Amino acid sequence: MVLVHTNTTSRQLVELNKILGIECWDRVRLLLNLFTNQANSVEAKLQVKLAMLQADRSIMRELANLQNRGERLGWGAGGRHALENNMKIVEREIATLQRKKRRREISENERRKRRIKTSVKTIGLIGYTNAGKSSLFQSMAGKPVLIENQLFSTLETTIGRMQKSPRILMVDTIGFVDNLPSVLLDAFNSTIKESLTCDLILLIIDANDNKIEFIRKLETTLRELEAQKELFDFNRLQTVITKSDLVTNNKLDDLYEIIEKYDLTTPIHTSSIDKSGIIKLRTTILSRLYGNPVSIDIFPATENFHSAQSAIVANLHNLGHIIDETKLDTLDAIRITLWVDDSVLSRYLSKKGNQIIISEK
Ligand SMILES: Nc1nc2c(ncn2[C@@H]2O[C@H](COP(=O)(O)OP(=O)(O)OP(=O)(O)O)[C@@H](O)[C@H]2O)c(=O)[nH]1
Ligand SMILES: [Mg+2]
Repeated sequence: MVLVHTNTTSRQLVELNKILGIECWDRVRLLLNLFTNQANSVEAKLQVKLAMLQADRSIMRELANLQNRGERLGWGAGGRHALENNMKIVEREIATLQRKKRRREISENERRKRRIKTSVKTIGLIGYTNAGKSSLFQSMAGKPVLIENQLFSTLETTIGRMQKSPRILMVDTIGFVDNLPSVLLDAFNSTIKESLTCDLILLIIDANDNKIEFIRKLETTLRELEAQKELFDFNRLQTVITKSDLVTNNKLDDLYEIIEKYDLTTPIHTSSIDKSGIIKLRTTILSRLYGNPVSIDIFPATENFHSAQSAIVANLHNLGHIIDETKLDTLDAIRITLWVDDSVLSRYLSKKGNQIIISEK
């Protein structure tokens, strides 16, 4: 087999195969095969299969062109007929898969809309493949996902709740690679869209790459984001340098300096192995999503207000991320300091009248 280390046209592949007489793959076909082996979920399988059939279709079209120009391609007698038949089958299959994909996209969109209505905030993890997105997801959401030292371990989207923050969802998804062929980009478009439309997007970069690789991967990722400008807003980006356990502080300083040149927010460095930086990242996420924490005082039940203080505290645990809980000496009040969405809090407070007051924001 011959592997061509670039994205070729179908014409080039067919010509090469004709000359060499052995199977020839370009980068697209190699990636597609890698994806086929690693696709586990229904969603990923569907996307990969569609991309594979689309690539096959363009090869078949090229073969048909050659035949029309009168070349014999070893299909033997009735070759043209067989090719036409196969093309019809592939076309039908593509149409079926596209219909399925559209149906799934519609229900995905519905789910996203429902999330927005319930004022749940979302965080997308994006970055070059193998940067450490799934590891960070697992460290912060506590939900096990596939982590491997290889390209494209993750092909499907996993959504998990950020720990201790009931109303924040994190989205782990496929990574980027340079020159991602358009058939693959199209196939994974809805997957990538899921991350890019989040309230906050963590751009994950691998500290353990040498500087040249670091810059190359960062630029590839930024280029992909630039290409999705209509979905994506750079203000929602937070850069995260990960695998900090593998590098010296000097190297980290150099990486901070590089990132500064790209006009990105000051990064945070983390390690999913020794867990350093995770708390700082969580705090940054919360303050970027909610602004300053708010302190509220909860008073004991009265004739007019029947909720027990403990019940209110329990409710607040479901609404936001509680930082502190103190019993005030005066008035038997409990003071809770928490990060919470403004509209969620005001809706809750309006139900509780003046049994709860905001003491500080
Ligand atoms: N030392 C160290 N290794 C890490 C860290 N984070 C991830 N890794 C390793 O880096 C490799 C890739 O990690 P993943 O979390 O699978 O990366 P990913 O970005 O999800 O990769 P894809 O899904 O393949 O795009 C694995 O071997 C991880 O164990 C880290 O903070 N420190
Ligand atoms: Mg992954």
